[in-house]
Amino acid sequence: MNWTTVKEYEDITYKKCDGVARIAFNRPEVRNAFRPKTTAELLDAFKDAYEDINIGAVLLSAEGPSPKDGVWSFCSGGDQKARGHQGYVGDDGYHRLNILEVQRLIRFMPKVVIAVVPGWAVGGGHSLHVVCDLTLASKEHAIFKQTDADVTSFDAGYGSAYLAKMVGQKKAREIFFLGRNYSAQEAFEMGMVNAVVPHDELEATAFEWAQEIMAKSPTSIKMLKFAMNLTDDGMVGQQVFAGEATRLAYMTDEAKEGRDAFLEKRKPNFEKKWIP
Ligand code: S0N
Repeated sequence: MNWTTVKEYEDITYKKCDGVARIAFNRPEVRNAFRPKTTAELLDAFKDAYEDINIGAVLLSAEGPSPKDGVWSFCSGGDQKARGHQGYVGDDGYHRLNILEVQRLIRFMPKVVIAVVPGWAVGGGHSLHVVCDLTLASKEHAIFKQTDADVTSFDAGYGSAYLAKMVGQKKAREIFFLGRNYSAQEAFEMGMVNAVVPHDELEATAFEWAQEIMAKSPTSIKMLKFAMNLTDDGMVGQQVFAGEATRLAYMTDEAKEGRDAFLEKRKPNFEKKWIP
């Protein structure tokens, strides 16, 4: 893989290679916790990957291990040192985190997002892997854990409710109510990890999965992603799916005739083909 750096950031790295974007947390010394600066950078990178017509899949990964103790992490959620009385405080003194906006970009992006988990996936970091389309986990180092109820900073959205749809109600409640550690294999058996991969092969495997997806029809992939989202996303899910249906309708002769008739100030002739 010949990754090219797209843009330099402080808290993340952002690279591209052969139609795949790789966005990675880069604060390994704090287990890749995210602060407002991190979420702003994630939004910037994800928006670029969203818009780039040459990108078909995104890897959400992490740099590491920690230079302090050699421990690997994916992400340990919101940075507790950035927490003020009202929430997570940015450099400008305002409390904001915008991690939910990052979640929505991942969820509604018309491309597959793969969580590549080399170590700890904890708190809001756990929720991020839940919201990604696929998760690959390091056999040796990945550990999944929910601490939201320990630190009173909890995800009552996709991180918990969608997790329950993924692993079942009883298991999701156990994960959140007890906050235990789960290995990659246990997470796989629960249905929240797609594959357990030897650590040294993790990034290459994620890239291979992305390449397999890249060989598929882009329209099929995005319609299938949005179809699978739809029932859990209510009217917003319908809106996202319906937008793509409208895009496909624009490509028909009917759409051309409707537009042309209006512009030519005549009645449209749809040739009345009511094909069932
Ligand atoms: C990850 C854990 C389990 C790793 O344990 P380990 O290996 O024993 O390492 P430690 O010695 O604990 O940590 C090493 C160094 O890293 C620092 N650090 C780790 N995690 C964080 C963190 N989250 N914030 C700040 N620093 C962190 C340690 O302090 C230590 O530093 P030094 O070496 O200087 O002592 C373990 O570290 C752990 O449990 N971490 C905390 C996990 C946690 O509770 N995260 C927050 C959970 N909540 C969220 O993420 C909420 C997300 C959210 O923001 C949100 C969600 C939904 C809706 C809205 C919001 C919103 O608020 O906007």
